[in-house]
Amino acid sequence: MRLPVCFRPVARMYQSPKQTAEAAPYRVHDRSQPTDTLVEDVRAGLGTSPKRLPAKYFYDETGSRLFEAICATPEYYPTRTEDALLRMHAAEIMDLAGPAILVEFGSGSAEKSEHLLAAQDGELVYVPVDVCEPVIEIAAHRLLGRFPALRVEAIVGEYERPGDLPLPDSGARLFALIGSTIGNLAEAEAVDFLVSLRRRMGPADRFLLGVDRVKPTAVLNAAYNDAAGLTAAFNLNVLDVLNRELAGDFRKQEFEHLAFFDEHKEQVEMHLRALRKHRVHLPGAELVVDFDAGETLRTEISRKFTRASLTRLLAAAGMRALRHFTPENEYFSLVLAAAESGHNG
Ligand code: AVI
Repeated sequence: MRLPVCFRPVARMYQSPKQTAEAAPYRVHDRSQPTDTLVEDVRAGLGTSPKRLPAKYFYDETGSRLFEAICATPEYYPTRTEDALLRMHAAEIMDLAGPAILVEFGSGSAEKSEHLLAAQDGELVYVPVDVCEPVIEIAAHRLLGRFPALRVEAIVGEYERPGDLPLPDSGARLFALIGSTIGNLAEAEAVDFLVSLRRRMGPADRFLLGVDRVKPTAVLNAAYNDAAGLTAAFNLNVLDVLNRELAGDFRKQEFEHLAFFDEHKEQVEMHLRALRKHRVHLPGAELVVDFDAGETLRTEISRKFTRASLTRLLAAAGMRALRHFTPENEYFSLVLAAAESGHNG
């Protein structure tokens, strides 16, 4: 959940008016880590078999633009499905949660949470958490212009362990992890995230989770193999990231995009498959990597949930669903959850 570099354009678009620090409508807590795990991740993931990489390395400037373009393809239904759900149920969600504070993990441009903010009557503190400060700042400027009763207390940094973050606690909180982001985490990572969050949740706090659902394989396969080839370009772009960051000599023409739904594991997997046997050098990681013809490098998992697996995931972290919002075709779920009382550990 961390980009190797935050490549987005730096734009100081919002200047806080001259006020005391306490009253400033936009404040930033910098929790970004100077250390980069790319070398470790590449050594661990490419130095073994089967080869894998964490999905976070997709998102350099090109990768972020490609992802935005994927979201607009006719095949990629999750973004527009979740957006419609949020638009339709924002008022009910805000009513049920009654938050004084909205914390959004991986907030990005904050377009989705804007539906929640629009449904709020009165004052609210919005806490976007993201690795990319310029993106937070641009979003904060937009939101503060639209919602005069808003204050933004941004946190710049990763959020794998939300319990370690300086989260405000001066009122009821609604925590949000939307955009099906949790699907890109393995089961154990997802549970770790949820447990860390649940430990910080009081009885009045709520958690809004957006997850993609198991559905016909053809629909899922199409969503990750769009006809325009944007998902293929997004997948292959990670090789450019590795070349740039580690002075590597990956050649994109040596690989093809492979994405499929594994019905047994209930996850879409994205891989890069070597078209022929060849060798790649990554001096920045002091690594030489051999690929056999047909060998794959797994670049992403995107887990899909059933109602039952979603309930199990929340229960494993000591949470329970209070309300479940889903469209008629059950392609996507927004779940409003609470911490189980008396749950320790
Ligand atoms: C960001 N994440 C939820 C997307 C997904 O569907 O897992 C990333 C993505 N990969 C290929 N297309 C979109």
